[in-house]
Amino acid sequence: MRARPSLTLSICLLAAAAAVLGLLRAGDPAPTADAASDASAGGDAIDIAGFAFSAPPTTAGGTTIDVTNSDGAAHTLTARDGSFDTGLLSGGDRGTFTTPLAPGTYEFFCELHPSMTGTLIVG
Ligand SMILES: [Cu+2]
Repeated sequence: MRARPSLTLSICLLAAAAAVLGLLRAGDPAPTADAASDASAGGDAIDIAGFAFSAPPTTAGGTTIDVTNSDGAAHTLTARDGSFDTGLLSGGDRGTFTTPLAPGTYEFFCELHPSMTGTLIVG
């Protein structure tokens, strides 16, 4: 039975490899990655308060922007060229829109209160 010692050795090597993989997995820096994505999500946001838009972040095209309407009144965040629109956000509601893919400067306003305006820059 010459095969038996080498089979035993193979099993030992497999066990060692599994142990090493287990250690690597324990050291996975997942919490750090989560914190980073939370931070970037918080940056891609526009708040509406006091019948005014907060300054929008400069973003890449195709970015999802979270919009929070902190007013009691309903608002929209609507691009003048129609390229994005949250639709109607009731008081206290939240919505999203996706930034246009083409770089540029995009004016937006509230359809219910046209004096509410802002400028989105897609870089
Ligand atoms: Cu409005």
